Amino acid sequence: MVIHKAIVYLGIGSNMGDRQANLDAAVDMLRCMEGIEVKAVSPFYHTAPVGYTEQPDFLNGAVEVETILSPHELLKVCQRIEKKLKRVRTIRWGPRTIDVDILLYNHLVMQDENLVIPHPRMHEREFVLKPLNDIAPHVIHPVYKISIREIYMKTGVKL
Ligand code: GSY
Repeated sequence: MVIHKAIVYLGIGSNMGDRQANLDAAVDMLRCMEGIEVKAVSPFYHTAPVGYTEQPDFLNGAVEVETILSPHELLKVCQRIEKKLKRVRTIRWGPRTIDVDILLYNHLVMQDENLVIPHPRMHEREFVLKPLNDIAPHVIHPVYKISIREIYMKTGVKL
């Protein structure tokens, strides 16, 4: 049987509790997951909240993993990590202990009711692009067909 491995980029963020510890815990949990190998972790950046702005600043980062999991299997893993670390119930768009989002999965472009890849807003989010640019500057966005570095350079004010 041929096992196909995918290179995947995840965005992680936290703005509740010990944000550094939350991101570290999420990365540790990824390292412990069967079928996932963590290849690179970006620096973490303090970022002003985007969208609902009446909430604490975030700490954001990006993680490169190699995986044999399908996109939906990986989504379940991300949700399991979020569930385990999200100890406090919060309002929608409000503060959260941890977010783990699939940004890119190889060159896959897909959309269904549960999952959209590439992440539909990643190209306009400074807090995603800056850490992603640290670990994946030459990766090509499969929809826009330009590199992460080029997308990052095009986005407005730098952090
Ligand atoms: O999944 C995105 C959660 N989120 C963030 C975030 O992670 N960082 C910043 N800076 N703003 C955000 N707004 C939302 S929603």
